[in-house]
Amino acid sequence: MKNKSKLGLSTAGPLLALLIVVSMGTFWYFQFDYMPRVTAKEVVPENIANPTESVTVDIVRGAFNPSQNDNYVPKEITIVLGKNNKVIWTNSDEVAHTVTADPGQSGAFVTSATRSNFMQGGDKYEFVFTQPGTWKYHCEPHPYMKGTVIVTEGQ
Ligand SMILES: [Cu+2]
Repeated sequence: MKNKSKLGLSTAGPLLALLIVVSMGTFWYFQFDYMPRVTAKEVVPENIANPTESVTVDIVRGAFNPSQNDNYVPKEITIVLGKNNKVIWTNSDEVAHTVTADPGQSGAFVTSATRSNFMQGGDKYEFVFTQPGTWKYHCEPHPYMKGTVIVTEGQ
């Protein structure tokens, strides 16, 4: 009985030390290796994150009218990363409109340009595109209003 407890005590020390080392190692791995890799954001070059120029798409007066051809003006724009990849939509109409990304697309624009991305008359919506591609959008209450943004790479 006496021997047994002595044996138990002598193995407890090294086991405890091993447990501490393993848990510290696990903590270190998650804190300084795993988490930084998982939470790392895509690094956007400065000239793309803050382009010097922007392009404006105007939602013209009467855009809500389905028989009026002009709503998003221009309907299609082509922008260049690092040059003018910031788009500003302005609502010059008297009723609320949205810029809503069409379904089936991916990227930050889809996350930003949601179905509830409403602009009242006089409001603006800005978005900086950071990836090349083509994004289509529409107006949620007036689905006949359609627009396209084509993002090209700078040279
Ligand atoms: Cu609309």
